[in-house]
Amino acid sequence: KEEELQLKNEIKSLLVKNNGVLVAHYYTAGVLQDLAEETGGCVADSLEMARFGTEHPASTLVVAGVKFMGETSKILNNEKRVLMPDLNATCSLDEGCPADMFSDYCDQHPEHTVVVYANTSAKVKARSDWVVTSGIALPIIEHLAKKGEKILWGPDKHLGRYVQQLTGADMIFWPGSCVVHEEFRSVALERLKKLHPDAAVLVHPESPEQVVQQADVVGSTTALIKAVQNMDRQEFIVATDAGIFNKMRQVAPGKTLIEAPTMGEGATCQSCARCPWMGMNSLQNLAEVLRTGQNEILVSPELAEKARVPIKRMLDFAA
Ligand code: CIZ
Ligand code: SF4
Repeated sequence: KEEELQLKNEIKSLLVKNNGVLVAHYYTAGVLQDLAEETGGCVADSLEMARFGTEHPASTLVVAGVKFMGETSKILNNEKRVLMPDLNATCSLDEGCPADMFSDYCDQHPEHTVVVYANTSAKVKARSDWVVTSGIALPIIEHLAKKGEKILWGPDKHLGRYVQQLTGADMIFWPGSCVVHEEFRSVALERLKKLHPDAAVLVHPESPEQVVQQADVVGSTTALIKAVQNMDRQEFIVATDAGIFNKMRQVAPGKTLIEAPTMGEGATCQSCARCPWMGMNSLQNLAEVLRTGQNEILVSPELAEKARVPIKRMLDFAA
């Protein structure tokens, strides 16, 4: 605790010294989320993180999250310095969608509009027509489907299938998935629902189909937080990274939050639904990058310019 306080104070003064602001994702450790808010930064989903960085005057953005989030910040703010606590914090969706293979797949389907999830590398974004996050995937695909466009979707197959089912869009899919959401188990969830018949079930659409089908609310992290805050229920079963409970407790302190079951159910697993890469962010390595200026995210201006086009398209659509 003593060490934690010292580190927090050091980070606060280093942020000021570096003209920096801390932006943290909902899936990072609670202590980082709280520190981001305390220091005038933000805690957000990937879309809001990107927006916040463009609107904030700080010259250094410190991104506590995973690599694609730092890259997106750099793409949108090429003149700013973007630092991340650990450059090895990646994402199974990003890793499972190498730019050269994805580009070949796109080349094989030239008549398709390429829509990629934000959880991808700068190169994959540069090869795409649209970037979407889970919060805005549905209206954008609806919009494209209305215009009669065929869609090549990547890389999250579960989110893709969910959007396809709701919109009826003509879509083909890159076969990626999130290692965290993939673990939620539908049969165990049915049992848990029986034990808590009054609980509302909140599910992130990166989850498997039979889990999504049992949801009262399917949505992005932001949408699930709003549901806890606004729904007239006392209990919630939540199928997304458990890091989100920090914000949920803050906005709805009296409510009961229950983790949806994963493969590790019943085991001595305290962190089954915790993204291992989000977990690489800590006070220690955050302080270290601020001290040294190491772990800067670099995206060449040419690549950033190409990748910015489909991201801006999403941001303009959202506005
Ligand atoms: O699962 C993720 O990495 C999410 C939900 C990212 C985001 O859009 O905030
Ligand atoms: Fe990627 Fe899943 Fe981790 Fe999000 S929770 S960063 S989608 S592996």
